[in-house]
Amino acid sequence: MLGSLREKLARTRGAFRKVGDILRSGKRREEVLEDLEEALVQADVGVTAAAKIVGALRARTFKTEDRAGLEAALRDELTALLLSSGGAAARSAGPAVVLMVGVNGGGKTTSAAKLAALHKREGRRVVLAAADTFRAAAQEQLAIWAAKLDIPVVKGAYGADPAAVAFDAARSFQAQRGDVLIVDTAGRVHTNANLMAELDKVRRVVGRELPGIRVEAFLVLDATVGQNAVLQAREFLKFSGLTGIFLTKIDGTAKGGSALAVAAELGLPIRYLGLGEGEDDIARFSPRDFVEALLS
Ligand SMILES: Nc1nc2c(ncn2[C@@H]2O[C@H](COP(=O)(O)OP(=O)(O)O)[C@@H](O)[C@H]2O)c(=O)[nH]1
Ligand SMILES: [Mg+2]
Repeated sequence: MLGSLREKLARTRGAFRKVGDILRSGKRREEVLEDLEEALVQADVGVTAAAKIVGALRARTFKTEDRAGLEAALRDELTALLLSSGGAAARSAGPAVVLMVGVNGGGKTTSAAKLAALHKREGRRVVLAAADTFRAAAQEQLAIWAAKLDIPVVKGAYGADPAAVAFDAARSFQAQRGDVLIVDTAGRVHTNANLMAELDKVRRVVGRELPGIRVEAFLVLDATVGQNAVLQAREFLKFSGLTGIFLTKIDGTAKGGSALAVAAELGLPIRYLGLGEGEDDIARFSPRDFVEALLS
């Protein structure tokens, strides 16, 4: 896992090379800290997260000659930052509904399929719901994935109420005694207020039809937009039900450092990484593995 993560993070690792150089520079303490802050910002970690990390290092006693110690300290602080947003959130057992939300093009539909495939591989009964009724091709895209993965999918008419699709899916899920119901949703409706109301309605409907079930909502964010992922997320933070981040397109981007910006600014744990366009290109997020892959 770590090996392949390291491979997928190749370009981001490139962006962090300067960080390693600074640790080995042998410069004076304060200079090292200043250079480090700048290099972290350049690696898309974001101003807030970079300041937090360097602030935490400044509070530690270290000698710049102790390079291994300094590097270990940096690893600790990067990991701590990722853990501070609940990055190690334990997976609870039992049936669950997962809503995939986020802007168009971020990777919701693909990530819904990957997540479905992952749960299926682990022996869970999965149902997919194509509740993005706003774009004509969106339901078809999920249906193609469902056929490929041999997973049942519930669709609705183009332009139908997403909550009606969620309702049908919840019924079907119950009839099939499913373990995980994954609901794909639309990225953009006429106004954002509409979209948030729509997401709320979807959540209310599944909560009513499947009483007591755990409802997760993953905000799907595209890592290739770097720190702008934080801006993209802001609008969706108005939807109060978010439980985590699914950070996509980590492969092939140099902006994977944005994971730290996202963790520092959104207060939501990163739960999964999207590492490509295939059904297996998904990893459960581990702060320790991520930092290890980034810096080693
Ligand atoms: N390289 C890469 N491409 C991805 C990843 N996730 C999604 N994509 C691609 O991003 C594009 C948009 O994805 P889609 O799931 O349709 O986004 P949606 O509009 O949010 O549903 C598609 O071409 C996907 O194949 C990923 O983790 N890595
Ligand atoms: Mg989609």
